[in-house]
Amino acid sequence: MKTFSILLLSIIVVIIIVGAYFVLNNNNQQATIINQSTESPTASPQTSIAPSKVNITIQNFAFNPATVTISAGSTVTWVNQDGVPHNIINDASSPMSFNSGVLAQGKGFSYTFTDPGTYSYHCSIHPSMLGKIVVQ
Ligand SMILES: [Cu+2]
Repeated sequence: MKTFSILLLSIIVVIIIVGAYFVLNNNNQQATIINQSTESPTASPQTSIAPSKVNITIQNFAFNPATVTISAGSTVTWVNQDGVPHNIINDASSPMSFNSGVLAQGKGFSYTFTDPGTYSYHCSIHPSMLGKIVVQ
C-alpha cells in the first residue's frame, strides 16, 4: 500500500511537471505570435530615383546648399568659390570617409555616394562650416 502511494504520488508529480511545461510552452508561443502581429509590414514600394550629379558651391564660408538629398550612386561635386582655401571632410558619424584635401579658389572635389545613409561633413579649416548629404 505504501509503495502504491509513492507510485501514485510520482505519477501526479510527473503529470504536474508535464502540464506546467505545456502551459509555459504555450504562453511562449502566444507571446511570439503577438510579437509577429505587432510588427508593421515595412515593405514600402521601392521608389528608385536615378542617380544624379549634384553641385554644391562653397561661398562666403558656407556650403550651398548645406543639405542635399540624393539617390544612391549619385555624385556630388563641391567647388570652392571663396578666395580662401576650404576642405570637405566627413564627420565621425558619417558611414563612409571622404577628404577633399585643401581646395584653393576655383578647385573642386567630387565624391560618389553608393550607400544610403546620412553623411555629415565639415571644413576642418573653418569648423563652423557644416554640411549634410542624405543618400536614399
Ligand atoms: Cu573652410
